[in-house]
Amino acid sequence: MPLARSLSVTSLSGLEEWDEEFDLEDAVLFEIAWEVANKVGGIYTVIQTKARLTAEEWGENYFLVGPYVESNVRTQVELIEPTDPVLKRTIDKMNSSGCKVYFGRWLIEGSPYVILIDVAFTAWSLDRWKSELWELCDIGVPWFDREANDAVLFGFLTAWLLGEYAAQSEEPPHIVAQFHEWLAGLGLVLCRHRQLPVATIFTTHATLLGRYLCAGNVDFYNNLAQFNVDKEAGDRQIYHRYCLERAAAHCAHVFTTVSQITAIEAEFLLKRKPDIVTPNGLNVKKFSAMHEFQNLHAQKYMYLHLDFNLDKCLFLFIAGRYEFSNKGADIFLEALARLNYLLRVNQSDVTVIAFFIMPARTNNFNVETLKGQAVRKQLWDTAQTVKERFGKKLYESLLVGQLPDVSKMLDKEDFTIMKRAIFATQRQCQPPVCTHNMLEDSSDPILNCVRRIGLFNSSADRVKIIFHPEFLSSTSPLLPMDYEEFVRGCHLGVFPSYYEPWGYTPAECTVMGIPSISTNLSGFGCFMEEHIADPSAYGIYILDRRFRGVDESCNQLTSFLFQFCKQSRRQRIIQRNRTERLSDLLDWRYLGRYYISARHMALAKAFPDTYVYVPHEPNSTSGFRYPRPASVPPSPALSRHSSPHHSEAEDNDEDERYDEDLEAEKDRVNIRQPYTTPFKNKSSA
Ligand code: G6P
Ligand code: 1S3
Repeated sequence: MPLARSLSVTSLSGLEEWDEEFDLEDAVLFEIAWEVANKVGGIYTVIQTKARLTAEEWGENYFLVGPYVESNVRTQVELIEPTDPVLKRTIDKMNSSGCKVYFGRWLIEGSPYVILIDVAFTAWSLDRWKSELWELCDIGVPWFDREANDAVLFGFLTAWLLGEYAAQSEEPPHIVAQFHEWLAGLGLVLCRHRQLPVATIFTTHATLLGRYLCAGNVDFYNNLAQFNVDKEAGDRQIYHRYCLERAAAHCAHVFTTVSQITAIEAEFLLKRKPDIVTPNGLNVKKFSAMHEFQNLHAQKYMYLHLDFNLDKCLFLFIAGRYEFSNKGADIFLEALARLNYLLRVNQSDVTVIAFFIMPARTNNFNVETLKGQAVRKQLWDTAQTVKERFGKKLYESLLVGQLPDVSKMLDKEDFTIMKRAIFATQRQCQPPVCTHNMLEDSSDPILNCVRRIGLFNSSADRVKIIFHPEFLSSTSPLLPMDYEEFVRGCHLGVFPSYYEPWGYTPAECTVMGIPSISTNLSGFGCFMEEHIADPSAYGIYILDRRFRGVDESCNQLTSFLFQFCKQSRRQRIIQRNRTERLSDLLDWRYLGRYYISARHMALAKAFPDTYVYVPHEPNSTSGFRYPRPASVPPSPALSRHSSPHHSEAEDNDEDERYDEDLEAEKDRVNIRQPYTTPFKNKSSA
């Protein structure tokens, strides 16, 4: 089976002892992606979180290139004049030739420079460029594919930018350009065709065909070698996109992808084996998971339907691009139905609230959900009225020199006001599953599945479902919190993806100290499995979707969830503390080295007279592995419940931190080895 093969390019031990400093002073780095200052999905997270580290390394010689989107620029970018005279001349020249190119600082950590190109402004060139593309490589882009048209414009404009930059430079420059995903890939193809002095890297974050095939009814991983790629792309009407992607992968000096599983997929579907795997990192800060947030979640959604014990309530969530089966929303729902059954037959007092945060087409919040807002306002106003009446009585008592008789501070009228408020806000129906009015309600896959499994938030159900078909935002009237705040308030992230080249969502959970479920078909899950001796002891549950059928995987997921529900609060706290300890493994400070390696490899291939790439020899250790926490008993069955001595009475406040794992701390290995580059300047080699 193809997946058993290993590319061995991410072996953590393989890159540890780089000892040669290389001076990159005369090189310039351009990183080009459609998601620069433009949030669409995970690529935005890659670029945004990595910016600080890359800016630290390249300083004034680092430029991100993306599309100009006015609403994004208004909120995220400070437009300025370019400081680099070569770049200034480049942009001026383009702008005087019918383009609109902006320069600024992206207001994120690291404040990197951004060059934003208004592709629509140059749409008048589209037909000409499309015929040039046809002449050049027989790729015909149909007029109706708006995204591909944008890719053509963006590709020609970025190649123009890089060519102009080279032309405006006094000395022949050493340019490295990293292009992310097929939407940016054409720029790379043109750079090579025009023989520009550019060392090129193409990074794919998913293959087009992989995504499409998985979303259909195909046994993808067992048939990787058998697909007739041209036919499959043609059948799905993405042949032109596929050609752009494949051309970029083949033209690049260095081809990279985000995980080993996608590297294998790329080898079969794009017909080139990636040179380096660059796992996705995060900009790790230390957080603490807080109990108050968790209670807020329930109060906000389930107003006056708190017919369950908030203290025994667990918040689960899934989030990401709305690809129902690729992201595993299908088996999550099925497992929730089975969990509901198990909790009911076992007469559990635990209530599970599962959030689905996946953007879909809507026309705003639904009335029932908005009522919740009004209800809370009404209750707040009532409380204020009673408080004022109470204060007045208190004051009057003090005025005559008497301490108040507390039992008389609230009179009959106060009680009437309060009872009326409670009665008026009681709702007759069950809390709605979906917070918004869906445009395609009757064909929506999540809603249809909920209808089939019958989880309608009735009070008898131990599992409740909230579908929020919009990304979270602190300006939302319904749940005014950003994604990070929301995650910190949940107990478990559930990401049972079938197609997931990396999967940032469980990684984000990890650095925030929130346990998660991922799969052995996701880049993240495989990476953690490779580098942690007992992942579940650290709150990293990895579902087997590779060697089991759907029903079996679903049973395994149900069992993870049920075991999780059986944990005591203290056990959850200990587990969370362990989860957080894995953060270093996912930090760009550590994972950024693979990007550095890719850039050096590209420079050495493009400018062999100046640079030499010295691949690092793997050392004797077979790869880095986090040991099992010392406090976990040796039996895997016991390790699930990770607290060795526990009684319910010890269940303290969720915020409390325990030092039970001090022993495990001793085992902790510092993976941030001092690290420099393996790259040698030819003159110094
Ligand atoms: C959304 C979230 C990001 C997250 C991304 C995950 O955009 O707001 O915080 O990084 O999804 O994408 P991925 O496809 O990598 O799971
Ligand atoms: C892709 O975004 P997606 O949700 O389409 O790129 C992400 C960043 O590399 C990756 O984490 C994710 O698995 C891919 O699927």
